[in-house]
Amino acid sequence: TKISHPSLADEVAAILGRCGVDGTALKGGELVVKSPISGETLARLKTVDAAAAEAAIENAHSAFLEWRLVPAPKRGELIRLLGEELRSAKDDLGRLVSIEVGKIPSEGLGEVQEMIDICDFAVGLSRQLYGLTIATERNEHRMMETWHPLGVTGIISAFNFPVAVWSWNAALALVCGNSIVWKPSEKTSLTALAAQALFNRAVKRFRQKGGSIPEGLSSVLIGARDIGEVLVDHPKVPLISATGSTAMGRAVGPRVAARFGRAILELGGNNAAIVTATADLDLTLRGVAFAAMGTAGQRCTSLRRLFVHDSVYESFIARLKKAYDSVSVGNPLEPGNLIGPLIDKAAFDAQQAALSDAKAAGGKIFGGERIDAGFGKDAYYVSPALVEVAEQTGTVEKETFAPILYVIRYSNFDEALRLHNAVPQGLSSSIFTNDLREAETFLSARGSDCGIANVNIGPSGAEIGGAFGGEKETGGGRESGSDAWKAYMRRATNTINYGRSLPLAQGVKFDI
Ligand code: UN1
Repeated sequence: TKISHPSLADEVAAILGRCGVDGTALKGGELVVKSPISGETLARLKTVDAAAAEAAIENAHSAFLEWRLVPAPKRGELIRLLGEELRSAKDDLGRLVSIEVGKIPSEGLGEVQEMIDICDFAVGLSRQLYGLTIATERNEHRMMETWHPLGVTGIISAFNFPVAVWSWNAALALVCGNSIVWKPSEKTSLTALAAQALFNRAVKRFRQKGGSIPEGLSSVLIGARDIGEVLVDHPKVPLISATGSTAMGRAVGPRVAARFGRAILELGGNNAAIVTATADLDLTLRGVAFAAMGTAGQRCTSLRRLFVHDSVYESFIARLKKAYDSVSVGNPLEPGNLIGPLIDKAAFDAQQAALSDAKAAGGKIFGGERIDAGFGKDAYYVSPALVEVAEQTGTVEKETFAPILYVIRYSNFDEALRLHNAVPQGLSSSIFTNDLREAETFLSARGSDCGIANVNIGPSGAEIGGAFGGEKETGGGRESGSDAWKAYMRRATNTINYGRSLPLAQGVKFDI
């Protein structure tokens, strides 16, 4: 029986109103935004056409020409204000993430916390865009490097972290002196409108305090793939930061490269963990459960492959099955549920296809059925699946954005490590062990080949302070913390002669 929840659309309209989004933008358009919780329509948004997208990029370029002249710590002040707006709106925006993506409340709020955290990071960074002073081989010379703003940063983001990924890019790009144009996933346009409205509030307060901010510094383009393509191909967008599937990155990367633009690609993951003989199994159970089932397996860092040592295999898998059995799947807004819905029917179809492929290949499947959470046919809830497989082939080598964990037994550590790295993706990874040699080997040059490698925590739920991204088909880009900011700036090497002669480098003589 279908339970109707007319309140979700009303609640969304109220939240958006409080965030400062113009209510007329939510009706009468062609882009239908649904909540995966119930399948109900939340809004019908107007989309932009290619000409409007181009105009936004031109505006952003003009804005960049001014913004780059604002001292970086002053640019940081805008991001400090954005952080304040996000703090005030945390409950509303977190709830909106939950409704639009289907995350449980702590994960919706956690996403907004990531946004706040990156703002704090970027404010500090705005005073630390350091270049080096480099020893020169010439007398009375000085060599140094300076970091300059780059230009318009195009941000393409996915549905699963609809606003956090924008904020990682936006906060860094803006303190670096760039302007931004954002093409969010069409599945999550409402959170994008809310984030942009909160940003506009920060701009307003910055101006009230006497600061000057050019129009068009940040804009959001509501639309489909064709609008993303305008961004990808535009010569006035020197940097595209794209988060999504490997298929998307394969389309975007070469097009940006063809015009000598830069791309930060954060693409698919097929993240694994190795559970060794000495692992603390209580801790491992919690780590594996959150990483594999949390967010309904829809994080790019979700745990998808588990290598378990022979000696603990039977006992650990029995405990894991219990955990899988006991976890409650359902309306993520209701307390007690830990797993919400898949984003849409296509995600459900992919989940079913992966399971039937695994079964055909001899996999032993536990869970994975569709669950009726009381919302009828347009909501796609599934129980998380554990699939015991003998070999890592076929669907095990692919990223399926659903809670499916493939489990493989191992007896030899080096063989587990080889299998760990023998997939095309390279985002995140973990080892659960109390053996120092295994832990350090996993982190060493011959260990995990991923951008993120953890010990005794799962592969998902990274903090913003580290650089985030991965290798191979994950695309090689790094976002967020550490020195990821360097990708958002251009580096100039400067050599200054403060003497009266002109010694040439490498001892070259050229006396005229
Ligand atoms: C993503 O799934 O695209 O590490 C990003 C994590 C989060 C971000 C995931 N901090 O799981």
